Amino acid sequence: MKEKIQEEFKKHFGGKGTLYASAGRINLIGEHTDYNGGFVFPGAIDKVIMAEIRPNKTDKVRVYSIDIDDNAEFELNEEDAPKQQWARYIFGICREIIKRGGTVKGFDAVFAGNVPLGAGLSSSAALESCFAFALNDLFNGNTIDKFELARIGQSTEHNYCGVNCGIMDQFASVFGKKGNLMRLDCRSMEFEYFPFNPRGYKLVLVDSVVKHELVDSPYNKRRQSCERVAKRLGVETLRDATKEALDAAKSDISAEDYSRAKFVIEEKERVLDVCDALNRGDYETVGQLMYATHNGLSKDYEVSCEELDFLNDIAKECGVTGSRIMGGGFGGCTINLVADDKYSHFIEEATKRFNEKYGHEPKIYDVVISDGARKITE
Ligand code: GAF
Repeated sequence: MKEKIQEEFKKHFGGKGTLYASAGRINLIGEHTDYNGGFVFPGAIDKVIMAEIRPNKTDKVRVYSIDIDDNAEFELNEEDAPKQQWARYIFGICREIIKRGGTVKGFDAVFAGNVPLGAGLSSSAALESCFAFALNDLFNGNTIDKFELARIGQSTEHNYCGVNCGIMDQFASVFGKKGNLMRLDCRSMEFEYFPFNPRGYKLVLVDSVVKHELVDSPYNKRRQSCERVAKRLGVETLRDATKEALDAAKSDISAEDYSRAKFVIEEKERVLDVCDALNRGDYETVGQLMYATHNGLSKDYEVSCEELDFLNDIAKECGVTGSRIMGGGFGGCTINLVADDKYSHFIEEATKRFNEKYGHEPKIYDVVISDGARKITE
């Protein structure tokens, strides 16, 4: 990928820039908890967006996307937003840095990636974090701290891409560390690195290839449900709500909002239970909690789809330790914790049976927990 980017940069702009990369993410457990002030447990993966960038001494940004084979050119004022969705991520990062008093001047860039699009692995957060990290380095002497870089990515989603997301994806992409998951408390923003090397097990993603698209999706509606219930219960976010308080208010809440809030309240506890189980090396309990999350995401939060439920059923039948929808939902991947001796059988079965039913094979990605945003060359 690096060579291809360098070749295209030379072709489009001549000479060389600096290379940066940032990563997609997985999340072991803690779904739809980030915007509710709860806990998440993500890690960055070895699939990245990489960009070569060079200031061009003008007010113009010129970008070429290798994967989409498309160019965008824009200036840096609010009214200069490009039409292409992919370029709005980059424009948003520039604008959010400027709005915070940082500096962005014109630059040329070429980028590409191997984070599968629409698979729930946060290709958009990888793109945002790559450019936020790079523009901090190139124009701001790295004075913007890493949390702010993550927030700049999140605000880009809110203000330029129409997704009212939480902080998990951008946080994971910026802070990711090889071999470590991170437990983040999304209320206090305290976090802890958690070395993750489950001996005797593998983490594998099975991608349904049902495109998950959060832009204009029911994702924002889920968030609104949670905010309505929090308001009704008199708490800032559902992090501070209890099941008892929710039940006491049940008659004042729609059945749908009740189910959404119930899932979130249960899910925030599951993250802590998974951490305890990991500390004991108790992967069976981790796996059961993953199945419980799937069930809640499917039945209460209603962000699953037929294909993901089917993959979850196959996992159960193959004796996979834990399996669940990962990320926002509405398509994308399941994440599976599989004992080494069950791995081949599970992959064969999932591939064969999914193909028989849906006419195409799912994609399989072994998870390698890797570093997040970084500079690659001078
Ligand atoms: C998406 C969002 F971008 C995250 O903020 C998070 O809410 C996730 O869905 C669900 O856990 O990836």
